[in-house]
Amino acid sequence: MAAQIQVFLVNFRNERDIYPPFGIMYVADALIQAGHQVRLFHLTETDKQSFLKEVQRERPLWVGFSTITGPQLASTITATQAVKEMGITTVWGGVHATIMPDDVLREDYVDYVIVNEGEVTAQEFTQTLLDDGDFGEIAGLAWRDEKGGIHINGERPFIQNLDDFRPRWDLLANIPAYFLQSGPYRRAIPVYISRGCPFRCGFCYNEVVMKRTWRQHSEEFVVEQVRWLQEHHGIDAVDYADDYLFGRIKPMQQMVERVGLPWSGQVRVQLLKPEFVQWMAETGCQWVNIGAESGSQAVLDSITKDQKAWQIEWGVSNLAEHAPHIEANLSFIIGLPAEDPTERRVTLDLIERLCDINPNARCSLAIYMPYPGTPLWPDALARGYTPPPDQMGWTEFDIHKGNTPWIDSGEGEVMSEICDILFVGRSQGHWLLAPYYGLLRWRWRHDFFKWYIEGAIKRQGGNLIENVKPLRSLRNSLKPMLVSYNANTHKGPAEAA
Ligand code: B12
Ligand code: SF4
Repeated sequence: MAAQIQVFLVNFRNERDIYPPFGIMYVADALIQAGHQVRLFHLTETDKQSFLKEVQRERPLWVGFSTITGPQLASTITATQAVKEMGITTVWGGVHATIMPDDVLREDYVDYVIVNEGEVTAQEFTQTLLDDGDFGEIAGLAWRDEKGGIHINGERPFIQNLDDFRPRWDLLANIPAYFLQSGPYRRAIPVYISRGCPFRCGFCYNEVVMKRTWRQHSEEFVVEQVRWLQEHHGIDAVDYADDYLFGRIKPMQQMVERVGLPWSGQVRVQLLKPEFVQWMAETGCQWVNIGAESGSQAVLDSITKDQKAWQIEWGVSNLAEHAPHIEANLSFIIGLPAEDPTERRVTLDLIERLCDINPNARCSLAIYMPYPGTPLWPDALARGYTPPPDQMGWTEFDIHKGNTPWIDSGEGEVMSEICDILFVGRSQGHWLLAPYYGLLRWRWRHDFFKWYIEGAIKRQGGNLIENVKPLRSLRNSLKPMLVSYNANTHKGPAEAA
């Protein structure tokens, strides 16, 4: 067995999102199997300084950072810089670094990039670092030589048997922090049982990174993991967090049945036949995520969604009819380059209809951003999208803001905020607020998202109230009387209160 070497693996998240950091949980297992000690950190910006103190105190052999493109990269960058300044080796892994290893290595604070699946590469990398060996030999590694030359080694083949590595739940500081509400169940936890997806949506990383492959853990492996979580942490439901749970339909149905707990997961609309929906209800499904994307067939075709526009309404109606308790979280994308105003109108109308058909439908709207390394990326460049010049620039990349030549970002943001109020929270106002809600609906129906004065007033008013204690108390006591939310579709603090 190799000497006991310590590695720190960290995933910086934003405040709002708390989801188990599966990537580093798996890589940790691989390193532990190779005889090393690993500490896992799942942190926000607020925790950064204490993490850095810990790095300084323990001085691990290397510190690995998990990356996805977007705002949470900011903490990753500043922490990597600080670790590098301590003279400790820094490694980036995860989807973002996988997509642009050469750009990442142009930053002098990142020493190595582990591309795509990290388990075996991390094992070989650690050994090579200890032996002062040849980094050129390690498939899946990108590195800089002493003269600053960047090398991207050949790809590492995908792991054949996913059961070779398991997510190390035991290394997480606080498992109950990951509990989700799932219908009436309060201790649902995400599990990750497959990798990849057989589809080819143009805005998604799957086709390019996972190459349309789909692999799964064995049934025994999944059941054992869930039973452990039940016994040790009293979970009462599972959220199958996979990109696409039903990569193989029958075997996955069998697995869901064998796990035997209330569940949630991703489905594509074409699956939602009445028989399938009935099966979902019988097996305790509480909510599903559906990538609906657009109501326009032309837009769906432009992103190779391989889905018929009519199937969205059909699937949501089947849910309403055969399993009305199931929450349907539908996500839509606006501002795709192929979308003209008429097509956008079709999507906005569809969202409104879906929420009428199904009281448990929750339709959210994101602004299309071209993620690097996706099939649509070259098209975005050809249409004049300018990528950020450096890694810090990628922290501005945000699907809730948008910043592309083909959509007015300001209007996009307003559209998605109004969508949140009307069709996610499904909020209803007291008659005193009727003019406000009426205005939002008018905007929605007339496609008018300029001059969002009411939004600005609301924000300013909110800030003022927040800062004046008596007003705050008054607001808190009046709010339940003035605004009501659909308890199933609204996940915000008002409901929690
Ligand atoms: C769960 C999830 C989330 C969770 C949490 C993510 C997390 N903890 O990292 C939440 C809900 C918070 C989330 C949010 C978002 N997500 Co998300 N998310 C996922 C999802 C579905 C699963 C991630 C996961 O656990 N995978 C399973 C593990 C095993 O795989 P992995 O993380 O890739 O890890 C492996 C390798 O990458 C590598 N590795 C990973 N980290 C490290 C670190 C080191 C040191 C090493 C050596 C190796 C290594 O080894 C691992 C094992 O093989 C992925 C899709 C996917 N399948 O990855 C999308 C995905 C990562 N998300 C994506 C996006 C776009 C978002 C959002 C922008 C979407 C949104 N609606 O707002 C936000 C961004 C939030 C932000 N910027 O902070 C994109 C990212 C694209 C990109 N270029 O980065 C993905 C790829 C989905 C997609 N279809 O394109 N997400
Ligand atoms: S179905 Fe989902 S995971 Fe699969 S390629 Fe499309 S967006 Fe990606």
